[in-house]
Amino acid sequence: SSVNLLKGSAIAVTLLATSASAQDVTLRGASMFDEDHAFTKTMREFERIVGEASGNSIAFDLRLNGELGVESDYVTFLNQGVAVDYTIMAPSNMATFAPSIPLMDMPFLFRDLEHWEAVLSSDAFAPLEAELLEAADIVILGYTGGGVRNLVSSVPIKNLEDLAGHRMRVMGAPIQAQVFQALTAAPSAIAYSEVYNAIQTGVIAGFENEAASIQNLKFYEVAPYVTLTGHTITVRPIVMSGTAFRALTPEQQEIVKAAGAQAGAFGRALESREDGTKLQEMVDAGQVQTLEFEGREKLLEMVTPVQDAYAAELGATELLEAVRAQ
Ligand code: MAV
Repeated sequence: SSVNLLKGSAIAVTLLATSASAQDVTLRGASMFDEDHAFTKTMREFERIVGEASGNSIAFDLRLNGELGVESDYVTFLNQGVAVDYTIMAPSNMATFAPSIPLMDMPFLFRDLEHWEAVLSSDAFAPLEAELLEAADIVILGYTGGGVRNLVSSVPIKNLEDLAGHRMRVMGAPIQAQVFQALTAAPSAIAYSEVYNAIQTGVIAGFENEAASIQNLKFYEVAPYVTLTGHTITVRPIVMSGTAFRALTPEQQEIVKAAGAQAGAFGRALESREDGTKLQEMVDAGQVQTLEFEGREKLLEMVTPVQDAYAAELGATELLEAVRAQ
């Protein structure tokens, strides 16, 4: 029996050595949504491209429906190199780790979809990427997004008068609160996982979000009024923890970077195309009622000084000017 034991361990050692030399790795991903959401579809596309290009030496274990929490949890995991290796993330949810990163998706940054696409396919955000890597050990592989964020409320918000003192949730980046304060609302940073309940119990009267997510998480059940402020076109980096990235071979690193860029382009086309359709689906189903915002053109004017001050504080005035000039 001692001979058998020896044989057994020799086999185990051989197997270990084989799999290590093949550089097989499984990356764990996280999505707050189900398979229908553009973020999940974009990560599936990323997985498909990487799988193909790597001869399946990289495998994936994507956890859906917020099983691993929400983005504000994921960012901590990515930073620590535990639990989540890759995901799609709002820059504003990474503010505590890198104060400059929320500049990427601050409200009223982009004039329209063309402007947004031009910026995202340029390298305008490269200095912010470098800072995220340095400060948070998080690697940006590509950019998806393309949803338009509107006010989503339990009461109709039609104009600046209605917005004054409006208790609304914002993402946990100071610039998000500052922007909505400048519009005279009463914003507070609440975890995404608490928003539904906070509206239902009247702690807040609404928040702001894009069609894909309102529909996927059924926020319309508690907040059926969508005011078409269109204040943000989303920028959503496809991110990987530095720990997971460094564990890949140089060749695998090239593969995930190229796949991130490609899957990002796929995701941007998908979500921007679906945005209007999804809003209309909710209108047709009687789930939401859309409202115009009277005096929308005044909002940009009220917010510009806040954007300028934020950029100045970060030493990012030139970067902001370059984005505006695209
Ligand atoms: C939407 O679900 C997405 O834009 C997601 O990236 C954000 O984290 C979330 O909204 C939010 O408002 O926190």
